[in-house]
Amino acid sequence: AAYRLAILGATGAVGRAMIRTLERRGFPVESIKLLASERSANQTLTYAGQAIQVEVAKPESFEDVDIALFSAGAGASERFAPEAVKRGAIVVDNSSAFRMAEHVPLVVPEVNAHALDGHQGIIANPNCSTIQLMVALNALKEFGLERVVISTYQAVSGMGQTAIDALAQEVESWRQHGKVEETIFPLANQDVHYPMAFNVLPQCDVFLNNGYTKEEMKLVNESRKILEMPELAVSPTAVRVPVVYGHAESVAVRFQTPVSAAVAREKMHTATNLVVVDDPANYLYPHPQMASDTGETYVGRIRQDLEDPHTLLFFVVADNLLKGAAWNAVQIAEALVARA
Ligand code: A2P
Ligand code: 11C
Repeated sequence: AAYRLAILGATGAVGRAMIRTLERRGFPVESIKLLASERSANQTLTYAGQAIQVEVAKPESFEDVDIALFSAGAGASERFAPEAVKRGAIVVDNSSAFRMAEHVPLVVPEVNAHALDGHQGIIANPNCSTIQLMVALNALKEFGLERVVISTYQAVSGMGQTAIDALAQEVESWRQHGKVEETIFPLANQDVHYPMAFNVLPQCDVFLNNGYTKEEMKLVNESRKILEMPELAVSPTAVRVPVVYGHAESVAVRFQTPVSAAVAREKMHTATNLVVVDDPANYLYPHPQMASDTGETYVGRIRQDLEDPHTLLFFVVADNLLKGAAWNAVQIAEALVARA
């Protein structure tokens, strides 16, 4: 069988990655509609060598669509997902709009494909920083997760195509005048901006009343839902770094039982789509450019805590636009088709 697809947000950083991922994974496509806002009307994108005109998204766009991949922000998802479902499409939504809704599965296929059973038309794709953490933690679940302390190093592409362009502009201003002129970081819609080029900013997304950012609370709440551990202790710090593609994470996990680095390495080595790169003697460890343009999650620097044999440290990396978004969404579509 082949399927009639639509991509909402096709002109964005994730939308473009969705198109390339469908091609790379050979998803069985009968037809594909590329949807965006009025700003992109008349734009043309290519799918499998064919030029396709971008259409302005309307509720009727989802008639005769089997699977719709959404990545146009939470507002567009809230507006269009019910319209698409009403017309018989299944929506795989990359925004945060429905992730924590009770009847919406939140899925990393290597970890919890079973959650797809009994879905009601909308499947949520988790946040990028959560997905790669889940792939790594899932490999060690049997030791009994107790507490996860995580600091992220997040690429600017997580903020969309405009942020990639803005970082390039900051680097160019430094090259031309020896000074970085700040642009849109850490967040376009706030009064205060700081340089992102040659800098590190401990703010991803908005601050909430509890002093954590929205990105940090996504790590907490989404991890608990995916792992089905509502009490799991998660201590997050989310940081933006001047990297274009690929999020990195420094993780410390405490388990119920002692776990040696060697045993953890072996467990992670046999996990699906997790690549262990951990050979300090040969200077081998994961970094964002290693993960860039791939669908795998990479882990290395696996060490036991110096004092506590129940605690392991490691460094985990993935391409935030691929495994963190488009690739995981296409894997969800594949899992849906396989279970249909
Ligand atoms: P457009 O390019 O027409 O603005 P990014 O995350 O890289 O900024 O991309 C966001 C994507 O979501 C773009 O494809 C953008 O289309 C699309 N988009 C944003 N808001 C809407 C909307 N209200 N309706 C349809 N598409 C939208
Ligand atoms: C970032 N994690 O890197 C964000 C981007 O909930 O899907 C993705 C936001 C989301 O800024």
